[in-house]
Amino acid sequence: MDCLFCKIVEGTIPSNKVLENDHVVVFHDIHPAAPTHVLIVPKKHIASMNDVTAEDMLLIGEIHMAAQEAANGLGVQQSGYRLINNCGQDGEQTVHHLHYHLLGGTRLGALTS
Ligand code: IU
Repeated sequence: MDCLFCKIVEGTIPSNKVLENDHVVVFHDIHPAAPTHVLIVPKKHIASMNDVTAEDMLLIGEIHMAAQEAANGLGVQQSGYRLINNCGQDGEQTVHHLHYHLLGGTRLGALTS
C-alpha cells in the first residue's frame, strides 16, 4: 500500500520519533505549526476518522494514552496542549492514514470567541 505513514510506521521512511509501542508511533511533524507539534499515528492503517469501527475501540484508547505520555515526555502536560484530527476534504486531511496532531508549547488561542 502506498501510504506515507505506513512507511514511517515500518521505518522505510525515517521520522523523528518520540514514542513507539505495539500500537502507536508518535513523531515530530515536518512542518511544525507550534513549538511542540507531533503526530500520533496508529500502526494499523485506518484511512480516516470515518473508517474507525467498533473493532478499533481499544486502539483509540491507546492513541489517547500515547498522547498523554508524549505530552508528558515533551514537557507540555502541565501547561496544556491541543489534540486535533483532520478528517476529509473540509477538514484539510492531506495524509490518508488516521492521525492526531498534538500541539502545544504556546497559548494556541480559542477556537471560538
Ligand atoms: P493532515 O491532518 O493530513 O493535514 O496532516 C498531515 C501532516 O503530516 C501535516 O502536518 C504534515 O506537515 C505532516 N507530514 C509529516 O510530518 N511528514 C511528511 O513526510 C509529510 C507530512 I508528506
